[in-house]
Amino acid sequence: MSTGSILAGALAPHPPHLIYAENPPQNEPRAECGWENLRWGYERMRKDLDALDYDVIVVLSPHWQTYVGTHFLGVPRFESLSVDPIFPNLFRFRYGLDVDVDLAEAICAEASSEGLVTQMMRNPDFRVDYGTIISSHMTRPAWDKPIVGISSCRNTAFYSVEVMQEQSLALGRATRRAIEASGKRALLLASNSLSHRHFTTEGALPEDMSREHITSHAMYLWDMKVIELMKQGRSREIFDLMPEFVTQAISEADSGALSWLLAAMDFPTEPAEVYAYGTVIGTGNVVAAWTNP
Ligand code: 2XP
Ligand code: FE2
Repeated sequence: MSTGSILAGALAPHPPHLIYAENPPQNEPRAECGWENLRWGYERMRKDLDALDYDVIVVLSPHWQTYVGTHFLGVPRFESLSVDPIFPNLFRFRYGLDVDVDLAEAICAEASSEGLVTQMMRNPDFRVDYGTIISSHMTRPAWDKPIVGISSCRNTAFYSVEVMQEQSLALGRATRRAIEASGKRALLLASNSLSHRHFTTEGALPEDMSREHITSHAMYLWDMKVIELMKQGRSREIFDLMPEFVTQAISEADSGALSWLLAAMDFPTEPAEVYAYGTVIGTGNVVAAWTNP
């Protein structure tokens, strides 16, 4: 078997608003328009990633929150209705998702050998979180590639950003080793926004773009700082900046998704391709990929 590899790693944020505005048949609510900049950015990213012809998508989601260790989807297929608990008006999505259980088990085993607490999630009635679903859909709306789903074990909340960083490094190394041994070509997705300060109210029409902007200039400056480092290929510095970034920008990178992605790609020094930056209910979101790790 030839050596497997990580073909690309992408920052693929999951605001339910993006799916709402796309009006795919799986989603019940209908929208007029909205968040075009981010959606057209996803469109351009899809073209580039599709050309790489990957076998599997490995996604770490901030909204699969596990309280004892890192969990991995471990059933060949999940089907259900996913309803966003915060935005049930925007996201009621019928999904069917195939899992690469072999690769999930291999990453799980490698992570255990790194000393991480791990578990395979074997409940066939488990409802997959909306972060995993939205990032996967926006990246590959055909749903024709199997997925490895990895949870966020909330180290930042329970311990500190530093503990999250340590464990993301270990999980990244484990992910890389397992992919290489599998012979498969993988696309990795970090399913998180950058700055994550939300508005606390919503207009009558969610897609009214006259209301959409960043919550504060301070958040904007943090987003621009991280994006600049991405564009310059200084991914190690992004990782090193994480304690301040997560704390100051209330970033959803607290989940470990971005740290894991960078570690798994062994800190790419190539510039990331930045497809879009845009806000969603005030949060800062970038759609970007390292296709040459
Ligand atoms: O609240 C969250 O974490 C969400 N993902 C939904 C909303 C906007 C995100 O940027
Ligand atoms: Fe989120």
